[in-house]
Amino acid sequence: MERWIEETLHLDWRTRLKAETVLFEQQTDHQHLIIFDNKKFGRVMMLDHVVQLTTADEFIYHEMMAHVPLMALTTVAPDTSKSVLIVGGGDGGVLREVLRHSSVERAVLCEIDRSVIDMCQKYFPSVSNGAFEHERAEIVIADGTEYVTAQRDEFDVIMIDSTDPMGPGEVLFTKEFYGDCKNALKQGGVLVTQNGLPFMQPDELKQSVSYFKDLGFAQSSAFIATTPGYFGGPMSQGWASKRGGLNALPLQALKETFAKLDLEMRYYSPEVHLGAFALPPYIAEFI
Ligand code: AG3
Repeated sequence: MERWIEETLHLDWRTRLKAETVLFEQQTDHQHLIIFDNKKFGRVMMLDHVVQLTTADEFIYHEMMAHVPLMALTTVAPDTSKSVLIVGGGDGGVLREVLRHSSVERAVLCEIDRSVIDMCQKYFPSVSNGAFEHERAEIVIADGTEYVTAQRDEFDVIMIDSTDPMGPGEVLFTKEFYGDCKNALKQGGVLVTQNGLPFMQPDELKQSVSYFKDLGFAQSSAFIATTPGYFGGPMSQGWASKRGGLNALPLQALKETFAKLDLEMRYYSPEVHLGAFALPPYIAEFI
């Protein structure tokens, strides 16, 4: 049965998606989860009435979250093995992209809501594409803040693939949590965060980056990509690295790394990588 499903994220603007069929809807222990099919976006997942994933455009966000930090680290230290932590990301899309780097010897995914993983494996098998069963992947069902607090000098990259700062995602935007991430990162490590739509949610990016600065990361910045299913302009991902200069590597060096990896991508390229850090003044102002 056809149904119009509204995203209720913003105060003064709402978007509706036509559901050809609703495949699953449930209040889980942590949040409201709905999965449906839409002719333009493909299969869609919403958590607490906010679009998290569409099969038509998921490659953009997932490729950028995984490859921007991993390509940067591989370029400055080729052939060094890496360990990665993904907090959230229960659909497995970031994990899938991370595992394409053979230099990643350990990829931990820490998701609070087991039903997100279960439902995504059932309804979005192409998104994780076997990543949850991969021998280099480790799945932890736990509160990300508790998991991160217990880690020291453990990870080269931490990727926060969270919902917006409300409900279970709220604690993942605090200074305390970012500080724990910094401690959990190895020397020279990078933290990448889901930081919302700068046009619609300016305070989100502003606040996270100001926390990165307070915490003394060598570099605190953000990069952007337009993801059509996250309505309202480009989406930002926060960038905090313990080593400076990582977001401005020479194009030629990134191209050489990319050629060696020999990976086919649909959004990421070395040129897009560098360009994504070129923020228009209305966004640059926030950082
Ligand atoms: N994680 C980011 C969803 C953010 C949606 N927020 C928004 N449109 N402001 C989604 C999970 C993808 N793996």
